[in-house]
Amino acid sequence: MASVLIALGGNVGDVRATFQKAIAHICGMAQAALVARSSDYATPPWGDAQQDRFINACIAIETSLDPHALLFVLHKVEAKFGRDRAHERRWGPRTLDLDIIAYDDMRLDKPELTLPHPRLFERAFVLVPLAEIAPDRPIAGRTPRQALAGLATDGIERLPDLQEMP
Ligand code: A4P
Ligand code: MG
Repeated sequence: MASVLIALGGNVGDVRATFQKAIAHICGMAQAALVARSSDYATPPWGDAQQDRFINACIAIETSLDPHALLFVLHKVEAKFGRDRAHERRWGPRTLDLDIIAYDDMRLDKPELTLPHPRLFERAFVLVPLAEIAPDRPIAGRTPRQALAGLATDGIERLPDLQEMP
């Protein structure tokens, strides 16, 4: 079984509800066990500031799928929840974005799949939820906790668990 970290993001529709359903679909379709799930975080839009804030979260799963098969599953789940790559702009609004952050210690450098995720260490919106569930896991020689120490986290807000809400 491989130990995999996946980042979830979105800013269109009821993103928190989408995350709940998407996680169940990922586990079902990837024959995966959910090992950890971060809180949801509201995060300022990165890359293209002219859009609504995002919700971001991270999960850790164990799966026997290889990385390409897992990416195929993630693209299917994105599409199921309304992701339409043909009509979106890079870094623009989307219902659901699923990125593989790390797959065991595997390194891959292909356009269709780069591991660990190439922009991981620039992105507080990934590192904050990641540091909640895997603060000390080494990824390309650094841990989320170490990487986060050098990044601004202004405007990132942990959201209460859905069952905590009145
Ligand atoms: N790909 C390569 N490596 C990977 C990997 N490790 N995991 C390929 C997933 N996919 C990988 O992805 C483009 C291609 O990357 C895929 O076909 C896949 O084969 P995409 O999701 O279609 O492209 P994208 O999401 O527009 O680009 P990118 O660079 O992944 O950007 P983001 O960050 O995913 O952009 N601000 C906040 N606060 N929170 C966000 O979640 N997200 C974005 C979206 C912009 N700003 C944001 C957020
Ligand atoms: Mg992406």
